[in-house]
Amino acid sequence: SSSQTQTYAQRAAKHPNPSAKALLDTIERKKSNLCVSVDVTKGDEFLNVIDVVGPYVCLIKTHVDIIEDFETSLIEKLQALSAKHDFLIFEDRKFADIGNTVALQYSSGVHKIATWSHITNAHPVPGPSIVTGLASVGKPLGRGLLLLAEMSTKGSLATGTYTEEAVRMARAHSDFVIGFIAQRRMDGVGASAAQSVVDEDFLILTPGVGLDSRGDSMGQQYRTPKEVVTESGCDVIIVGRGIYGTGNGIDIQAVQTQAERYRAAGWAAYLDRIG
Ligand code: S5P
Repeated sequence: SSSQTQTYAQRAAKHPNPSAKALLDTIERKKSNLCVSVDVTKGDEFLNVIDVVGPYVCLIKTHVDIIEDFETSLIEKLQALSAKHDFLIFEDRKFADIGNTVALQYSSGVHKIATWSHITNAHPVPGPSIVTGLASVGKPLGRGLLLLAEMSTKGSLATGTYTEEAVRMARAHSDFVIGFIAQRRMDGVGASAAQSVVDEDFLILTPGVGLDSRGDSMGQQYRTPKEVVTESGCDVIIVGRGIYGTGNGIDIQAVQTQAERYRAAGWAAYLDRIG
């Protein structure tokens, strides 16, 4: 059977990449395919949101470069919350440069992403050298990479043959590429008839998820957990403003309520899919 109809536990049991396996195990253990994207700019708020959504998520997605008062201790606190609540960390860095440069951006600078982020992502636009560059840093650490095969935004250029080439690139580097940021399952996409792809298991992590809104004023488009997980076969829903809100200031009680609501919706959509 394809990864579409297998349980997260079945997939965890045979996944060769340590980060993918850990994510699948966490999803099963916590009955949560919810990743919360914590796109806030103050360190305190960042940690408060994570502490409150922590029990409901398998993964926390970060953009550490938007935090105004970033210091190394923030990462130590993030790691403590990861241990307390049992979730993995995904820095949404969207690397897009030549291999040598991305290796430096991943390992060095202020953020030293590779030292703490289990999963990160990259645009396939430079070609396979971006994967080998990042793998030179991340693979020895047991990290995993997602390629952006599609995007959630209106007018995205990541369609058609671009998406197919992204999947081929992943297939050629499946020791480090664990899946995609995409809007649908990629099983067999871009494969020739002769090629056997039955054993591949790429995780599909999907942003652009909302229960109460269909988009924002800057091109974002939202679909529901049912559309994403049941109908399109995706594995993890990524939710930002649907959980922490769009207004000024954060209502921490509302954040908890929404996290619980999205966890339940994502899990119900998965149970519907596997039947
Ligand atoms: O195609 C994409 C890829 C990503 S990683 N569309 C996205 O929206 N994202 C990210 O998901 C984006 O950078 C943001 O951090 C999050 C969506 O946030 P929301 O508030 O719209 O749910």
